Parts: sequence; C-alpha cells; structure tokens
Amino acid sequence: MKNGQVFIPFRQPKIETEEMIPLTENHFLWSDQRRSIRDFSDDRVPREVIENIIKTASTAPSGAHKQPWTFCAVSNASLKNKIRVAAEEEEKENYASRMSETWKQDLQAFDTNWQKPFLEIAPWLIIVFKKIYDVDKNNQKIQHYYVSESVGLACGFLLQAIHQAGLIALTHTPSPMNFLIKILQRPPYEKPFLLIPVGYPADNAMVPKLERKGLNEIAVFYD
Ligand code: IYR
Repeated sequence: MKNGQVFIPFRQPKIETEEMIPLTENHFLWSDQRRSIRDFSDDRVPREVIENIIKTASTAPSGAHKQPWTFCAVSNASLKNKIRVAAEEEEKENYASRMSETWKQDLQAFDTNWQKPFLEIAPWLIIVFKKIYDVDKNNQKIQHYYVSESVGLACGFLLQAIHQAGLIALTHTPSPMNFLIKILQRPPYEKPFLLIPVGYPADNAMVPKLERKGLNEIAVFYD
C-alpha cells in the first residue's frame, strides 16, 4: 500500500530477440494491411464483437488513469439516418465554403465529397466522445488530464482491434460535430472526437493506391 493505492507485481513472459524481430516485423506487415475504407457492406456484425473492440480500446493508457472516453455504438437505423443527414448538412457546407482550396486539392486523391452513405450502410457507427471532465455520484467534478492524447490513443487501439477482427473502419471527421451531442443526448462535458463506421468492406470496395512514408522520413535514431 502506498498513498492509499494497492500495488501488485507485474510480470510478463520475456520474448528473446531472435523471436522478437520476426514477431515485430510480422506485426508491422499485418498493420500495414489496414486501410481507411469508404465502401461498406451492410452485412451485420454481432454486438458482442463491438463490445470486445470497445473493451480493447479502453485498455489504452490515459492521463492519471481517468479513462476520459465514452464510446457510443449505434446500429439503430433511424439514429444512423439522423446522423447521416446532420453530418451531410455540415459536410455540404464544408465542401462548398469552409474548406480551403489547398485542402480540397489534397483530398482529391481520396475522391471524397459531402455525401456520406456509409453512415447508413455500415452496420455500426462508433462515436467516440472525449470527456473534458467527469462528475461523480455526488455531482462533484472529477478533473481529467491529457484528454485528447488519451482519447487519441484509445482510438488507435480501437482501429487496431477492428483490423484484428477482419473488419474495416473509417476515421470520419464531419465538422463541426456538435450535432452528435444532441442526437446521442450526451452530457455537456462530453465532446465528439471521432465518428467511426465499422463493418465489412463492400465486394467492390476500392482504395487509393498510397505509399506510406519510409522509416528514414518518420524516424530519427540517436544510437
Ligand atoms: N471531413 C471531410 C473532409 C475530410 C477530411 C480528412 I483529414 C480526410 O482524410 C478526408 C476527408 C470528409 O469527411 O469528407
């Protein structure tokens, strides 16, 4: 016991270097297969799978272990329709006037536009909210720390868990996203962070042929 906190031993099996090198390489190769997909199939995904994926996301580290996130999982057709209509309204405005010319040019390779049919076709939408703070049973404010960093990490874990299930996702960012607070009736201390449709790829799904940056462009070693 230290400062009122119980500490328990932490042990994990040691992986030897010879095994670690192929393991990490294979994990990279498998991770490299993940793509953002816009063409979803409407095939259903069991709720239990989504529950497991969300539980995995919630294993992410967070500032002072406050776990400052709420994952709203929507499969209800009428709610998905409401979300699509509201998202398209904002995106129409974005593409028409709010986005810069450079931004629109940068997006040309992805062939995106204001239309978001995947918000209704995908069997699940996971809307991730960041909790700016929390309130306890007595309505006392609970302070949170590094909220965006923590929720960003949880979203990374979420995407990897989706990939591991053989499912696909899109990190969608309709902007502004305040309509999600209203539609999903979230409390004022929760702010929408990402809207992530989850499901199977459509049979005719296409992705742009992209290159990822090489190690020498993303890393600097000081050994
Ligand atoms: N939110 C818009 C624009 C957009 C933004 C990013 I960052 C993308 O990677 C793709 C699109 C939309 O979703 O269309």
